[in-house]
Amino acid sequence: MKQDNIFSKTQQVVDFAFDDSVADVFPDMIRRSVPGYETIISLLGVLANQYAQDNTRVYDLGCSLGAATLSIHQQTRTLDLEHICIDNSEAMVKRCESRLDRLMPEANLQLLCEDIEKAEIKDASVVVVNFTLQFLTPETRLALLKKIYEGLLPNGVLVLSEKLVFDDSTENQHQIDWHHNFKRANGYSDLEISQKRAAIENIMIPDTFEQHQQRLQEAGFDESYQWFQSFNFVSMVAIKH
Ligand code: GEK
Repeated sequence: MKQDNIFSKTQQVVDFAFDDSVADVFPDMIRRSVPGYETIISLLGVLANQYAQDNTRVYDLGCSLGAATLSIHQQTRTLDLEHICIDNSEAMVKRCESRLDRLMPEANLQLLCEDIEKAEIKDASVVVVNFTLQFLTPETRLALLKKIYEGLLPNGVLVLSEKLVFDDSTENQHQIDWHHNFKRANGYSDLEISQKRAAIENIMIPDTFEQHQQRLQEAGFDESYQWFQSFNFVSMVAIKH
């Protein structure tokens, strides 16, 4: 696994982009930056095993290198599923394709390089949006959730993972400190942490848990729950009846 050193030297910070340099170190970057990432990936497979329906589609929106899809595939091998992985970063899609071709060659897989806001979603029993909704402009998030709801079959689920912000400023500051300490414990320097933060603040805008709950309800979901939290990172399940 190549190590993420992208922000290790002082630099003129520009907006973060999912380009070749990021895609090359992505597994190391996300594992050291998102507390609970590996647990979420592995438990996504367990959730999918419960909700995936035979002869349906499973979507991975903002798939990066396909970690969620691989975990789901490993837990649902007995079902006939079509896996649709979508990401708008060419650098990610290229690497995702060769990785999944190698690791799940027998799967029915469609990999698309496109904006998830433009994607067609249909006949889905499971849709995963693992740390990607936060990169859409806030005004467009409800439309995506509505489209996902419409594309889900009855008893289908959306698994939505996000970084959170908290209304209570004291809690918010604690959560940020805890997260930064997690990154320090994983070898990131204070310079790397502050430059990454500056690079990402304009393109990744987190919501509160209450905003997510309200939006999921407005999109049509009949039930929604938080099933995982690690510091300011959570994962939710929303169910369509
Ligand atoms: C994982 N889910 O490993 N359309 C398509 N893709 C997008 C869009 C968009 N509008 N905006 C961002 N992306 C993955 C991790 S990473 C999370 C997801 C992170 C893509 C972007 O190119 C990147 O690959 C991914 O969403 C976000 O489980 O890096 O914090």
